[in-house]
Amino acid sequence: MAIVSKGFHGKRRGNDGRIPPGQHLTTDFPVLSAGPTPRVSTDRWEFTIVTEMGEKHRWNWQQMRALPNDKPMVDIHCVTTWSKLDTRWRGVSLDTLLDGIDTAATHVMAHGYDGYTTNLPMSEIRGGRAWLAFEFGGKPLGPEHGGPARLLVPHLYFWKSAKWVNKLTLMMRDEPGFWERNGYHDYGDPWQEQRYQGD
Ligand SMILES: Nc1nc2c(c(=O)[nH]1)N[C@H]1C(S)=C(S)[C@@H](COP(=O)(O)O)O[C@H]1N2
Ligand SMILES: [Mo]
Repeated sequence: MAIVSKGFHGKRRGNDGRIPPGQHLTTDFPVLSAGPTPRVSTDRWEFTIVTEMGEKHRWNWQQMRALPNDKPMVDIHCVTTWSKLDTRWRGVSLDTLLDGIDTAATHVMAHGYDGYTTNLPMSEIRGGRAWLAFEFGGKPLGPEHGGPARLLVPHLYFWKSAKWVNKLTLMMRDEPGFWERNGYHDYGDPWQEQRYQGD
């Protein structure tokens, strides 16, 4: 049996290896929005997935909340260099929302109630790695952080996690969203430091 240094392993269980290059830890939760915070009541809230054939799949708040949900605990990384570890959310997996939807789409555009857009490959929102999140830290998600519900795609830079999300457009090719048209990287992997186009 190998004898390993306790110190080394203790460190590995901590923050080491969990902060991507060029990022630093934060314990607060900064608010980053391109414009004013839209106020969307759950009575009015709806979420639509539009397929490449123009088929619409729509959920109101009650219908969405009746779906099975998960409580992911994940690390998040903002391109402005803050990272936050072990954030606790509750949300419906995108796998659940896409279940039964007939599509051959390769990419998706997420749209927010504020007009924000961001693009993602379909593969990144499948496989239990993306959620429609409606709780943070055990409480309803506050409007400044994208409530009533936002996208949560923690393995990519946080600009991909569209706040106040109300529509996903499934596409047969890639198209840039708001920040991607303004110089941000198309894919945005924090571990590869894909911050800007050309990174
Ligand atoms: N609808 C919408 N979603 C958005 C944004 C936005 O301006 N509008 N900003 C993005 C950016 S750049 C980041 S870093 C995160 C910030 O989320 P937070 O304000 O909850 O920290 O939301 C992302 N999602
Ligand atoms: Mo960001």
